[in-house]
Amino acid sequence: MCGIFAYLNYLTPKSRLEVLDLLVTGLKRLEYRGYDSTGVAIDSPDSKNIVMVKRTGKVKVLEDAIKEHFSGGEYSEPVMTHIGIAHTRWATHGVPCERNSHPHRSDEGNGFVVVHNGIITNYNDVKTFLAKRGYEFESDTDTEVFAKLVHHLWKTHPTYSFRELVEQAILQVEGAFAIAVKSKHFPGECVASRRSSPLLVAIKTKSRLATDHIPILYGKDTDSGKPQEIRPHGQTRELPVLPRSDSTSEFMPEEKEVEYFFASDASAVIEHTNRVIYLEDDDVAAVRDGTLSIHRLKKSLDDPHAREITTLKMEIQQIMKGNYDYFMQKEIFEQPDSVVNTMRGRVRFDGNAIVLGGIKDYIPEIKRCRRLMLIGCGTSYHSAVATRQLLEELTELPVIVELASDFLDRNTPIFRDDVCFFISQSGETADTLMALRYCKQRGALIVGITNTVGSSICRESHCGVHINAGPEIGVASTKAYTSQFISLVMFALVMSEDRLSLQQRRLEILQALSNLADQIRKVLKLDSKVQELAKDLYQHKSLLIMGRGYNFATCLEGALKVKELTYMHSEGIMAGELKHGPLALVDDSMPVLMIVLRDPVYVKCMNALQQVTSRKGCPVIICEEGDEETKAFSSRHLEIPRTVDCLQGILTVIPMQLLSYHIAVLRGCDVDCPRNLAKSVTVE
Ligand code: G6Q
Ligand code: GLU
Repeated sequence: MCGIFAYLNYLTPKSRLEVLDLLVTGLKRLEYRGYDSTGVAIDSPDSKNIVMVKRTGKVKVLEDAIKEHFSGGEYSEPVMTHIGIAHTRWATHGVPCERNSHPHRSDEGNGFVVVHNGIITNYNDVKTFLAKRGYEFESDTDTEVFAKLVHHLWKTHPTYSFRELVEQAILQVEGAFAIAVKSKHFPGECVASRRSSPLLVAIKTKSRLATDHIPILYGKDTDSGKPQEIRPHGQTRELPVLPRSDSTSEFMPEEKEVEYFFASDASAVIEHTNRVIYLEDDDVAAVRDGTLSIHRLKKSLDDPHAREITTLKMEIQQIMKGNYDYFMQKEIFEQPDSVVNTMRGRVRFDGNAIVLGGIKDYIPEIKRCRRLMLIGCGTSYHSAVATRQLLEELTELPVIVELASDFLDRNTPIFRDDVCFFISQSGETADTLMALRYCKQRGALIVGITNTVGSSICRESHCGVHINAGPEIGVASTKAYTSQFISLVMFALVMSEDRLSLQQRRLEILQALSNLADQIRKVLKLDSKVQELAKDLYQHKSLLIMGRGYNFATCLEGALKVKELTYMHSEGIMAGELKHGPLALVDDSMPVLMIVLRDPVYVKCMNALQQVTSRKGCPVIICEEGDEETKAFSSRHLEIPRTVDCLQGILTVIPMQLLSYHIAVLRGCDVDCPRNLAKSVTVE
């Protein structure tokens, strides 16, 4: 959620108005992450001060304020070197208001200004420490303490470099952060760091970069004195001086002109450059005189000597809406392609073989494990529910699915011979990340199933599968779900490749996978019929969605889509549970949707269907094409192609995605950014 974007031009002429335009555009590319307020900071015309504009509401509000605030001619003069920082805020401490918006400053002179994603959990202690030293706070946020802490370190350690000031400050703070700091005392310099919140650096030069990595510099002792550590209630104690760095190389492009971008994710930089470095926790990236260096305070055994400069494969149009009205609509219709991309290079339909490069070395260990645990939140959790039965069948192991938040609340026992899967589109969901760390500490093997390269869950897993669904911009997850689903199916197939008794079943599933894209296209052709259904349903208060077996997950996922997109109540109901209570809800006015496919639980689903219709319920039925017997129970049905039972959930979820989309449009809801929600929930 929320976002950071900073732009540094070095020996590259840019007017402040051009910089502001870059900053605002960068924030627009991050809007999908969810936010409630925005802000920017640039140099004043005389380059001696910093000016900021902050607003609550959408980026457009900030854009209009900038036009008003920076209209003078001096802002259109080109400047050779400059750093501007920008922020979209998702409030955690202090209500959304201008005073609490970022950037936050160190003092009235705007000596240091910072933008921050995440939560500084010990901010009260730091605030007490600083207040005892005369600092007065103007916001209710945790972030403000960071700006003032850097200022305090600058006053008490005048020989520190900007980078060292920020390094010492991050040593003192606890919690999660991605930060970028700018200072009038260090013009043209930027320092950025992260811990549990995503942050990358992108590099733009006229010619190709001469290298594909940047060395890491390790802790450097400061020139004078020992920094103090802040303890609870603002007490302090001396910190040991850090070891001297043993590497001196830094990164300086061959030609002098260079532009750097700091951003929460790649969608904000791809239109400028495709060369990015994903920072790791506690990396400190500093640009000084056009030179980018990455520092780490402490060198641990498995620390690499360099950070890779990766080349993004994402294209600009991937993050644009194309000819769709909403990102979510685009992503629903992308699924014939995204499921193929998930399987690309992994499923060899000719040889009926599956290779998952990201986990193949770990398969022997996984086969010896005690049990499989699938952990996630929201839609990602539903992909685990959707594939649990097949995983049990093909791995012949106990398979447990857990909501990450509840898993942590229970302090669930975890053992060294457990294999724990962490499913996360963003790879940054705090609950899922915390659960990963909990399991990792207890010695379990960690498998990440993510859609975001360089994400925290991706990097902290021992191994994993990238679902390759492409960037998912709509807050409501759609193509990521089906790609997560397929990824877990592929894993199940890998785990059973040497089981003779399962070969027939595997071949049936592989055959079905090869037809899946075309079948999804066929289901998508129901779009206008679903739109008609939405017209019947959109003014109702609730929608019950019933199914069981391989389609129960679709009921949960469909209900979640309806809730988060349309703000209608909806509930996924296990059909077998109907007579244990939910049936009381059914009458001739309660909207019901039932999934009844010709699979092992067909008869039980038909029983449920008859229970509903005998209470005057008139359900919408999702059934197999040509199933006249089932269709006879309702005048409203959606017929989908037949596929193998364990993959039905891919086809039955599509009408649910479309239905929730159309109801949302009819109800005038914000399809891509539903109220109160964020694309990635990076706070617990
Ligand atoms: C669903 C939402 C939400 C999401 C969870 C987990 O449409 O997007 O339920 O699935 O917040 O997010 P991650 O998959 O990024 O961990
Ligand atoms: N915790 C900070 C605040 O409330 C940052 C929140 C965010 O990630 O945007 O301002």
